[in-house]
Amino acid sequence: MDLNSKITVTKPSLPPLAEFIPYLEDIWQRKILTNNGFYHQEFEQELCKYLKIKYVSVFTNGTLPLTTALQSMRITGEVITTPYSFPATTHAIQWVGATPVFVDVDDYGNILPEKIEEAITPKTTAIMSVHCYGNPCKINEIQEIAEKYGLKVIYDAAHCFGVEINGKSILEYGDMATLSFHATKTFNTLEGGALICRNSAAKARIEYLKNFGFVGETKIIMPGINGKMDEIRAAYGLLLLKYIDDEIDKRKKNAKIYRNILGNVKGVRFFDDIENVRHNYIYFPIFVDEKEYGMSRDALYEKLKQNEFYARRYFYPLISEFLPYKGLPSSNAKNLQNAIKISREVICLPMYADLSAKDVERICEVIKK
Ligand code: T4K
Repeated sequence: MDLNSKITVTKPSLPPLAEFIPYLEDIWQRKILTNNGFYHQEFEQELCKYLKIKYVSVFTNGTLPLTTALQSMRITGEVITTPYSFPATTHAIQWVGATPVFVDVDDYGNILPEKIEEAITPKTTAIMSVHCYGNPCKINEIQEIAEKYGLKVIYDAAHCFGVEINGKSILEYGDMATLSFHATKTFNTLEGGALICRNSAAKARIEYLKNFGFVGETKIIMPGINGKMDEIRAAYGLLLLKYIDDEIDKRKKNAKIYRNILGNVKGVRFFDDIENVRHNYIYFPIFVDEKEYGMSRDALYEKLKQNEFYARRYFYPLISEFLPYKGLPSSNAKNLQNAIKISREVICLPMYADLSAKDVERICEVIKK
């Protein structure tokens, strides 16, 4: 069976090919392929409108905005972060030469503010938190701690395209926030990402940094990197923006079916929508309580596979359990009890716009049996 006909954890939605051709023809005419071209600028402007944000800088993936955010604020020393995420979150901290300090998470998989406070030392400079699965962190508590101790806050909002709290973009919280437009996200540019900041000075600094640190032709202000998004992907993103609301609606319908059916299954927990939050339904994680459900998470994961449903265990193992981080004092299991628990319970079920209601029901049947 080829991957395309398989029911996998996610599948990207692409814009209609015929609608994309005129964009390509235009790029072929212009011959500006990258370096802040026409589509790059248009895409940033349209993103600001759709996402209700003021300053955005698009990147070639969702990992470089994380390192660039840290680099642009000259973060050093220790950065308090979550072990319950994709490794990119922690790798970014290591890449700027800072030390990640892991703290435990709540049942949403989001960092616990009280644990942040306990982990602060004289070397702490920042908090790198993740709005896991697009569910908002405790932003007010985190902000209070940051202000009390003079720390920067960076939100890895890779999962948060279009997520809002009380009509305000979740990306507007913290000193900076990042997005991923990877193929597996609710909104994609094949690979891609963005860094959201708060003022024009920060935006200018980010633009320098993502272009090797260049200011003009002959001056470099900081060690930069090449993080620029090319014109083809910017044009693709611009076009796909027209379809994002439809994408989110379709995912929401599937989430409703999952919730209706799985609500009656003992030992299976999932998230409901949070009041006042606009969700994007990027993932549909369930948490399996082995004792109550009568089967382990891994056994259910395998059973789904046998039925040709290819779910994923995001996020297992914890980042703190991977080789580069195992030896850190903060990776000690006794600090990370809830993170360990949920990483042993989680399965992200298939979730994407083209997943049919029938398929969602068939997946639920396997789980119910
Ligand atoms: N921060 C957080 C919190 C993140 O979750 C991520 C990435 C990042 C930062 C970094 O952002 P990027 O630098 O990636 O933009 C995937 C993604 O590669 C990664 O973007 C994502 N998080 C992570 C949670 O998942 P894999 O290795 O599990 O994906 P893969 O290739 O196994 O794909 C999963 C399924 O999706 C496949 O079975 C089939 C389907 N698929 C995948 C691709 C790539 C498609 O249908 N089409 C495709 O093109 O990491």
